[in-house]
Amino acid sequence: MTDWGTLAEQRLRDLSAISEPGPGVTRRPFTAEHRAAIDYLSDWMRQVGLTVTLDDAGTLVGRLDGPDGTGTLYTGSHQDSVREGGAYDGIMGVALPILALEKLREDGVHLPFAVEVLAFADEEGIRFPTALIGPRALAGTFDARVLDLKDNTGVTLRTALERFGLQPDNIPTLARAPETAIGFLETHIEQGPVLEAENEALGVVSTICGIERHQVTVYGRTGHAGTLPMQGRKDALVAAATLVTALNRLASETVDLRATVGELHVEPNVVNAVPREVRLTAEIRSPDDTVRESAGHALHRIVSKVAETLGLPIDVTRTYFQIAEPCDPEMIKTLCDSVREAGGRGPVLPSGATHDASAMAALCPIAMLFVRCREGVSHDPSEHASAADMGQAVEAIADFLARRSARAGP
Ligand code: HGY
Ligand code: MN
Ligand code: MN
Repeated sequence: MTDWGTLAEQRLRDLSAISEPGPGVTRRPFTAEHRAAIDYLSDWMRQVGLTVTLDDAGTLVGRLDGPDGTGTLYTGSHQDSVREGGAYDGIMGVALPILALEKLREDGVHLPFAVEVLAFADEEGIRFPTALIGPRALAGTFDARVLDLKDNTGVTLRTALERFGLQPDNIPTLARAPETAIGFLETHIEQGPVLEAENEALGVVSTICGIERHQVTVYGRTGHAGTLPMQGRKDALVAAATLVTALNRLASETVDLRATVGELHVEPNVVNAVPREVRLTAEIRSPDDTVRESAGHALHRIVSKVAETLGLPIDVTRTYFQIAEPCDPEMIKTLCDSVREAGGRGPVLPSGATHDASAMAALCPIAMLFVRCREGVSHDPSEHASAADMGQAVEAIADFLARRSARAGP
């Protein structure tokens, strides 16, 4: 009996070593680390009998052909990581489906449709101020304007793709035909504490949350920290702190709402000068788009009130949003059956993190399989999924593919 969990652990250990120096895993898109990761995955995919290609959006595609004229079931996740991230986020969702195809081959199961295992280049968006170019290319929703966006060294996404040996102008041709896209299954570490609290190895996602991000700039007036009277100061950081507290209170008091100020930059940022300007990002998430949108409007009202009360100008602009994406009810049901077949209870839960599946939803029905995350810690070197849980996930994915075969095509 093959120990799929131990095999998963070994593969992910190999892959986690493909990283920039430092704690945890740092693997950014279109870098030497990205190239090394896809070389490793390509060899492994070929060993399993997959046809391997790298598309012009940087997505590695491992294809197992099906009978002529049948559709394709897509699966996979992202190869990239956050800075000093964990060994499971994203890449586990590429490794486990490959093992599931190994298992089906070992069991002599032939699927009546094609399967493509996808390793997307960039889901985290930590190098360029955009993300999801791989799934958006396949879904036909790619916006070519992002090719001009620059990383912090001034390299455009277009140049990064070309230096990686790709032809960005071909990206629009990558769109898949919806009529032959059976669905997209993404396996991902939960990145939260729910499955551990419920003592469950696996969970099935109901909805992937929506997100919006706002850029806030507070304009104060600097001055000497010792000589400037407290009365009448225009301290930009005091105003920003008022904003942060008010936004945190709003989210703490609203069901299904999360709000985070993750970035904050102070100018001139010296110990003995009153802060002149503060730039911060406010991110709002919810599985319910109306909750998210009203929180976004509330943020703008809070900004106006603080600006008026403290008497200093504050700019706020929404810079990004994506809607909540419900998973396909039929695929949820099938995946719950597969999780139960693999020994779990099949809990269903929302995803507070976004995923490649969020973008694939524009192409085809989506489903997500969550794997228990130790202490709910992710985006951190200590992120961990156990071999036993990953073994159960391989069983569930293989069962899901086999069970999906039992039904007619797309
Ligand atoms: O931000 C997210 O939810 C994802 O980890 N990129
Ligand atoms: Mn992540
Ligand atoms: Mn991820």
